[in-house]
Amino acid sequence: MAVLDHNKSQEAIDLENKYGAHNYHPLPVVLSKGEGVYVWDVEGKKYYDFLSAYSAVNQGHCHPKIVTAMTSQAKQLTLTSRAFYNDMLGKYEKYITSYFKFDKVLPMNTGAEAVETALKIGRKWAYEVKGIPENKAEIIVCENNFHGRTTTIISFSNDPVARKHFGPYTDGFIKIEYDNIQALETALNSSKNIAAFLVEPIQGEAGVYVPSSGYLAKAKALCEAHNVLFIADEVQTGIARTGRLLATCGNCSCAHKDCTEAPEVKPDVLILGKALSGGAYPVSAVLANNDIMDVIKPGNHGSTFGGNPIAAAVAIAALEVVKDERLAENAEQLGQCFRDEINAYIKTSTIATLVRGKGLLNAIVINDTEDSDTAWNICMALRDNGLLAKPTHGNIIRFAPPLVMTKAELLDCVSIITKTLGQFEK
Ligand code: IF1
Repeated sequence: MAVLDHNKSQEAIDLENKYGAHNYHPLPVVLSKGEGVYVWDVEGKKYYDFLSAYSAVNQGHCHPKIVTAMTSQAKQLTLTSRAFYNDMLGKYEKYITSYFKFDKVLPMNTGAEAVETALKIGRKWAYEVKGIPENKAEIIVCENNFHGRTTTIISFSNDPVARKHFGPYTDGFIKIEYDNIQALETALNSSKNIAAFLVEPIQGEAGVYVPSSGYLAKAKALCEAHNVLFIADEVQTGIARTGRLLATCGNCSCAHKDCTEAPEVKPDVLILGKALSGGAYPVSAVLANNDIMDVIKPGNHGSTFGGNPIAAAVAIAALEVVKDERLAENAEQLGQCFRDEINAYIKTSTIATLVRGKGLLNAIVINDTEDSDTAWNICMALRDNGLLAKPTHGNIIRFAPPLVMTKAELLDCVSIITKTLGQFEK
C-alpha cells in the first residue's frame, strides 16, 4: 500500500529478499531513523513504535545518555576478551549486582545465550550442590514458552515452526502447563532429580499471558520446598516493561512495594537481556547469589564478547536511565490508562474482544481465527495511520511502546488504534 509505492522502501525490501535468509516475515516498512517513541521510514514518514524491538528499546530510540556512553567507550576501548581484565567490567558488575541485589553476575550478549547460561548453571548446581546423579538432572519448563532459538532451547519449545527438522533434541526437560501450580507440584514430586524450574513471569510470545495472582510466589515456595532453583526469564518482562523494575519484583526498589496483586518473588537465578542495553547493543546477563554462581569455574563457560567494555558502559547508562526517568512508574500508569481506554472501546466493538497485559506489555485479541489475516491487515492499516505493531499467533496484536512515552502521546496512540480498529468493524 502507501509505503510500498515508494521506491526507496521497495529497493531495501528487494535487497533483503534477494540476499538475506528468509527467517523473518517483516511488516513492509523500512526504517532509517529513531528518536524516543518515534521511528521514521526512508521516505520520511513518522510512526509511533509499538514494538520497541520486542521490548529492547524500553528507554526509547537513540537515548542520548546511552548513545554517549556507547560512543565515548567505543573511542577508548571496545574489546579485550576475558583473557585479560578491562577497567569497565568490574564497575558494571558492581553496579548491576547492587541494582538487582544479587551477589554475582555472568555477562553474556543475547537473551538465548543468557538462558543457556542459566540452564548450565542450574545443571552444574544440581550435580555439585544438590547431589543429583551424573547426567540425570531435569529442568521443568512451561508449555508455550519462548526462551530463544538455540538447539537446546527449541528442544523444549512447542512451536512446531521453531522446532521442526532441527532435531535431534536435547534431553532433560519436563514440560508442564503454565499458570498451573498443581502441575508444578506434580512434576516436582515426580522425580528426585529436578534441578530447576525455568519460567517467564508473563508469557510474551504466547500472546502476553499474565499468570493468575500469586502463581509466581507459590511456584517459588514450592521450588524452595523441593530444593529446586527458580529461574526467571525476564529477558522481555524485565527492566521496567511491566510497570516494575522486574515482573517478579524481587526485593528491588520498584514502584510497587505495596503491590498486593502479585507478592514479591526473588528468583534464585535471574535472566536479563534486551533493554539491559536500551536496544543499543546486545547485552544480556545472568544474576545469582554465590551459593549458586560459584559452581562456575574458569573454562566452564564464556563468550568472546560477553562483558566487553562497550557492553558494560552501555548497560550502566541504560539502567541509570530506567531509574532517573522513573520508567517503571510511567509504564505502570500508562499501561493502566491504555487498558482502560481500549476496554472502553471493546465494549462496543465486534473486531476486538480482549485487552490484557501489565505495564506497557499488552495485547489485543482480534475476533477472528488464528489462521486469518485480519490481525496482519489491521497492523498494515495501523502502519498507514502512523503506528507500528506486529501480530503474534495470528489473531493477537502486541502493543509495547518505549517506556519514555508521555500520557498525551499515549492518548494520541489510543485514538490511532481505535480509529484503525473502527475501519474493521462489521
Ligand atoms: C525473535 C517473541 C518477543 C524472550 C525471552 C529469551 C529470548 C526472548 C522471554 C531470547 C526473545 C524475542 C526474539 C524475537 C521474537 C521475540 C519475542 F515474539 F518471540 F516473543 F520479544 F516478544 N527469553 N524474544 O522473549 O532473546 O536471543 O533474541 O536476544 O525474532 O526471535 P534473544
